Amino acid sequence: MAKKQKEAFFTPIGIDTGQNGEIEKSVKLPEATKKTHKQLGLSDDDVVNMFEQMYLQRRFEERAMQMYQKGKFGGFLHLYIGQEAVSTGTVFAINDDDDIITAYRDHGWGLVRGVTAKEGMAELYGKATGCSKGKGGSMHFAKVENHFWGGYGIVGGHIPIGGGLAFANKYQQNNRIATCFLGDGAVDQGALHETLNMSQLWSLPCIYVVENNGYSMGTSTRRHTVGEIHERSKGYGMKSALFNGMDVFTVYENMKKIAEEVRKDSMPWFVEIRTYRYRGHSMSDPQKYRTKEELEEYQKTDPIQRLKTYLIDKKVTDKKNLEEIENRVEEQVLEAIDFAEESPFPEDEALFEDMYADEPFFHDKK
Ligand SMILES: Cc1ncc(C[n+]2csc(CCOP(=O)(O)OP(=O)(O)O)c2C)c(N)n1
Ligand SMILES: [Mg+2]
Repeated sequence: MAKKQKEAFFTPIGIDTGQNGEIEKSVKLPEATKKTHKQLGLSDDDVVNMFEQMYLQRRFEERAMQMYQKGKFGGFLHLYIGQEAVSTGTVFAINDDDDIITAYRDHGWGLVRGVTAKEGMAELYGKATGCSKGKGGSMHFAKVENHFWGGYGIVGGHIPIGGGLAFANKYQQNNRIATCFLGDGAVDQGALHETLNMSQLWSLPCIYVVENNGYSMGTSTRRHTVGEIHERSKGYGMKSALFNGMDVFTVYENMKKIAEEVRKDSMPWFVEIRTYRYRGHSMSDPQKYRTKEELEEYQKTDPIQRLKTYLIDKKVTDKKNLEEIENRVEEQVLEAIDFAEESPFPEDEALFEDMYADEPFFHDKK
């Protein structure tokens, strides 16, 4: 490859300057909603709760990162930091018994769907008290009784399972929908396209959501896939949407509308939510593919800081109350670390358990 061509191919996006010398963004964020929480039908308590949920996800992972660096546990650790508005806005928008399935960047999803900080931290430590009995680790958080089906490591591998959840809901006529989250790195996987085809053909009540966080490992979205992601479903005649994922109200507003429509019409949707991950792909990522400036640019749109400023400006609550919440969350996470450290590892026999379902698992065991 000619030297110039090679450089253009591998230069970090943040250093890549457009025609006007501006930094080209790896993901362009659409405008956030201008509606207030009241206009969106959210109470003061709801939005304070949203703050607490997002803050818990953030502090849990920041502490998990420290513990990993101290060598307290090993394996993979992919952090969701920066993307918390997507999980939180969605969980507030859909019903508690609607299904959620996601890829391996799953801690935030587990926490906001009822995995406790203790169960989550113990899972990272590989302890028997973890949400997957210590046998899954970071990539396999789950809480089936809360309709959170987990955490999957094979890129795109879980998408047909998401379609299957929607199929089961339709078959059982239970009025539930499924939501299936995937990364931008999964949009060219055949499994996605096979599932979109069957979903449209069979009118499955599922929302397929791409969390476009700018990168698939070290490759910018602009460099690994062609065109606009949200337009991919056009070939299947499937409805689609694109919106900002750094603002929890925007996620809430859009996901609520889409979920209502999916439930009413029993038809799938394909959604692209643009967001940004602050940390590396996993703990072993030197992040040479992006600049400090690019990262700082997106950190200015931080979803937690944004909501905090809103809560104070609109006098929904005051700084003191938010500080109390922060302290409470911090305590919860520290207790979770103690719990994880003191918990036992699974017994050897556990290796042979949970291999097969004992009985067909229907959503509610009637
Ligand atoms: C089928 C398959 N191919 C490759 C990998 C290795 N791999 C792990 S994560 C990843 C990047 C996926 O990026 P994206 O879908 O954007 O998710 P993100 O990490 O940004 O959340 C790759 C290629 C894998 N796990 N599975
Ligand atoms: Mg990605």
